[in-house]
Amino acid sequence: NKDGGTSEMHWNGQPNAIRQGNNINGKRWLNYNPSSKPTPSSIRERNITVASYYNQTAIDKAAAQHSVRLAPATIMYSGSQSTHHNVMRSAQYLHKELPIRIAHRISGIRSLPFIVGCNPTILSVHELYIRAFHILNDFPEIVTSEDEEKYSQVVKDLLDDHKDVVSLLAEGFRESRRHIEDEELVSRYLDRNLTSRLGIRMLATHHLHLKEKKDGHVGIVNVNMTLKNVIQRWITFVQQITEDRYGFAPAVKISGHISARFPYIEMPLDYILPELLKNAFRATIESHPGVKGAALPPVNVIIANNETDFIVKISDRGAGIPHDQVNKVVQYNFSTAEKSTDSLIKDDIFGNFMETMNRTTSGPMHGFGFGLPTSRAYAEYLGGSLQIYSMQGLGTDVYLRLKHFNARDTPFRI
Ligand code: ADP
Ligand code: K
Ligand code: MG
Repeated sequence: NKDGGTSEMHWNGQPNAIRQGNNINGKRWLNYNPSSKPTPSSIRERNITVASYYNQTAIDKAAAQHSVRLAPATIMYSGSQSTHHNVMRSAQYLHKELPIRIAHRISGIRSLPFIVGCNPTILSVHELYIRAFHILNDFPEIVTSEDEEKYSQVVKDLLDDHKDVVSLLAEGFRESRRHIEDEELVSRYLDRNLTSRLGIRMLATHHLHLKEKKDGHVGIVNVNMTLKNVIQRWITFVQQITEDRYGFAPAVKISGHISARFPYIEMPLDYILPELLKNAFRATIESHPGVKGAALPPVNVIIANNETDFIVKISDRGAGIPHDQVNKVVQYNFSTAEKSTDSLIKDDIFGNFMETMNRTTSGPMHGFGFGLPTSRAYAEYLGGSLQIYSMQGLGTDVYLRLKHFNARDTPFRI
């Protein structure tokens, strides 16, 4: 079994608990509580992680390296036949790349103001990143298919352990940001962290999907994505959660280039579309008290497609965003949720529902005020934009604009 060198021994000897990722998932470990019975492996893992706060040469070294960002077209064509060779190459790329990108995330957290870095929720994110760094950095070189299989399992487990990081950051900043004067600092950090996280997750998921050979897909790229179908899927979803919440939902009309098809990655749309639709639905319902279902003004979704980019416009008649709030709605953590009718029913069964659902995507109608700023950051990361036009008193138009993979000017990189 390969060179059997020190790293391999380290791998076999030490993070046993980590390899069997299900024994210790990030959560249980984070909620580690001295009065509950810790297992020997949980103590070992905790010690390794805490020690690494102080002993971080590996992280510093990795953080000093540049990441290698890929053009989506490169990702797509290099993986167009999911041969053994491609899967191996993709794993080897990740093996080199992921520790560097995670080290960048760690230095990002470390450069936050002390008061934020000390927040327990932010600390738990910091720990998750350190843990991920060591797991990935200690993984021996990938030579055989067996190595690749093991590596993919590790990546899969980590994706799962980190799935709530956006909620954790939202919560951590909500608690600690009132101590920070500099609004710019917060948005710069979160824009950077959240888009980099999206990139890491896209690359990791791409590798896992490459192996699955899903019809019409090359890894995460849907070779013939019908934009309207993706939008329709999220409309149906948001209508469902709105009905669960309010008992009814506004209708949605889709028009424009409804048959537009092109290669694209659904992952960022799967975040952005439900966030924008939830906002439009909530505004529509809350600005029409006593009006239900079909009597509500419908939300209009208009699609435009051209050689350079595609545009999704979401128009609602939800009374618009008041003048004194238009500039604030794209700030992280800014939300009018507190005033919402939702809070009136916080303590009944819905309260429970609020807590158990993921608060920043897909779950309830609103959360920590991360929907718009995160969507805008993702759109810009992908070479696009998110523009919000409020027609005070009437409604809101949101334009989501995203570049095609092969667009000539500013092709983006992941
Ligand atoms: P959240 O939905 O968690 O409050 P967002 O970032 O999605 O966070 O939105 C921030 C705020 O912007 C909302 O609380 C709401 O006041 C306002 N807003 C967003 N979209 C709309 C819209 N379509 N119409 C009216 N107000 C909106
Ligand atoms: K916001
Ligand atoms: Mg929202």
